[in-house]
Amino acid sequence: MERRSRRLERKDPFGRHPRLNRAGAEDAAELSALLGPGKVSVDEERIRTYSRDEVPPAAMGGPHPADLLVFPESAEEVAAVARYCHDRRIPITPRGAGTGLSGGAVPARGGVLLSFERMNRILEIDEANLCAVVEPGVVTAEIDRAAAARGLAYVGDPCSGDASFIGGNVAENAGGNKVVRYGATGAQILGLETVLPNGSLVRFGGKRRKDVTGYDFARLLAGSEGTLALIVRIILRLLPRPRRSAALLCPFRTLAEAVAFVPRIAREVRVIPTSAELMDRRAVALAERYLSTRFPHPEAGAHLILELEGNHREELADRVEAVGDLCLASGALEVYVAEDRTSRDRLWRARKSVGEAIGAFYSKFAKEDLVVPTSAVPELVEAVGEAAVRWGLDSVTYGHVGDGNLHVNLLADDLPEADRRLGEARRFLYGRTLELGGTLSGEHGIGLKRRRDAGLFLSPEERALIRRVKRAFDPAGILNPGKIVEGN
Ligand code: 2HG
Ligand code: ZN
Repeated sequence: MERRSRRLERKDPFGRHPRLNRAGAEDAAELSALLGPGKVSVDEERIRTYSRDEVPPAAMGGPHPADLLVFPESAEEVAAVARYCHDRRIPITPRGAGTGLSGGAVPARGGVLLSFERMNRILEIDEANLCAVVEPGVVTAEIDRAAAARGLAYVGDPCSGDASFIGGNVAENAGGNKVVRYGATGAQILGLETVLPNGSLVRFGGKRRKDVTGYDFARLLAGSEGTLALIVRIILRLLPRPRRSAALLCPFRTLAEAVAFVPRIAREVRVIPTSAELMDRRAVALAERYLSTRFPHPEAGAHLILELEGNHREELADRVEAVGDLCLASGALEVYVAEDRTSRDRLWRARKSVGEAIGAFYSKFAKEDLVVPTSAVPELVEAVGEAAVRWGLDSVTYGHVGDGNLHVNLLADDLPEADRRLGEARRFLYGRTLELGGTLSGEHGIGLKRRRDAGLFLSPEERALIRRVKRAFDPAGILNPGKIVEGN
C-alpha cells in the first residue's frame, strides 16, 4: 500500500538523528482499525492541547504538535501501537497528565502522542507484601488515598500530586516534598511492566524487596523520561502510615539562618523530618498575593515548613518540641504548629502554589531546578543573591531545602536586555552549582527544555553511554526522540 507519510523536514539542531517519518491520515485510519473506535484523534485543537506541558511552548522553540493522538486502554494496545510505529519508523511520545516542567512529554519530532489517561486503574493494594500495583494513568495522590484506607502510605509526593500521573512521576523520577525522608519516585519502585519500542512486553523487578539478579533496569527506567520503554504497569512500595503528623511553620530572620538550620535537625534532634521546605521572602509574598492569604511574619527573610510524624501523641509532641526549641534558638522569630488537617492543608497549598504564582505574575524569568549536596545549600543561596545583584534581577528561591533541591527563579520583567541578563546570570549559577558538586535538575528533568544545558553537567563519557543505552532499548530511535542529550 502507498503510504503518504513524508520524510521529516525539520532538521535537528544537533544534527545526527535516525530517519523518522511523520504519521498521516492513513496511519490514523490503520491505528483506529487496530485499536477500535474512539482511541485515535486527529482533531487539531485537541492535538495542540496534548502536545505541551507546563513549559510555555515558545520557550522550547515550539509549538511541537504531534501528528495524531492515541488513547490505548491496555498493555496489549500499547504494544500494538509500538509495533505499528516501529515498523514504519514513526516517533511515539508517551504522555501522562501534562504537568511536566521540562517538555519531557512534548513530541519534539511529531508522530504519535500516546496518552496514558485511560490506563488509570489501581489494580491492587497488596497488604501482605506492602505494595501497590497500578497503571500509569493513575493520579498520584489517589494511590496514597487508596493506601490510607488500609493504614498504609504511598510516600511519593510531588507538588503536582493532585494532578500528575504516576507514570509521568516514574518517567521523570519525580521528587517533591518527602524526598528528604523517603527518597524520590525511583526509590518507591519495586517493579515495572513495560512495552519496548519494538512492541515486546518486558517485566523488570517485581513484588520482591531485593533483587540482584541482573541489572536494576527498573531504577534505570526511573528518570529515563520515556526514552527507553513505555511503562504500562508499576509496582510501588507502601509503608505503614504514621498515626500522627504535624507541620511547623517557622519564619526565620534571614534566609541564611533558615538554610543553615535545616541540617541541624538530623544532627541534633536525631530525626529526619518528613518534609523540610523553604520559601524565601518573595516566595511568601507571591503565595500571599496568588491565594489572597496572609502569612505570619511576612517580613521574615524566609519561612521553613517542617513536617514531622509519629505514632503516639507523646512521641510526636516530643519531636515537635525539640525541633521547635532548636528553631527558636537558631534565628526563628516564632514557631507555629499545625496539627489539624485544615491548617496543614492550607500551609501546603501555599507552598505548592509558588511555581504557579510566578507564571501568573511574571512573563520573563528563568525557572531553575538546581540540586547541590545539602551541606552546600547555604553557598548556593549566596550565589543566587550574588547573581541577582550583579545582573540587577529579582529572585525567588523556594523548594526542597531538606534534600538540597532549590527552585531558583530569576525574574527580569520590564528590565532592559532581559534575555542577556538572564542568560549570563544562569551561566554564573550553573558554574557555581558545578563547583559545589551540584547538578542541573533535581526533579523536573532535562527533556526538551534543558537539553542544551545538560552537556555542561554530563561528561562526554556519560553522554556517550546515555546514547548507547538509548540505542540498546530503542535501536530505531522512535521513542520520545530529541530528549535529554543530543543524538537521542
Ligand atoms: C515545586 O516544588 C514544584 O513547587 C514546581 O516542583 C516548581 O513550578 C515550579 O517552579
Ligand atoms: Zn519541586
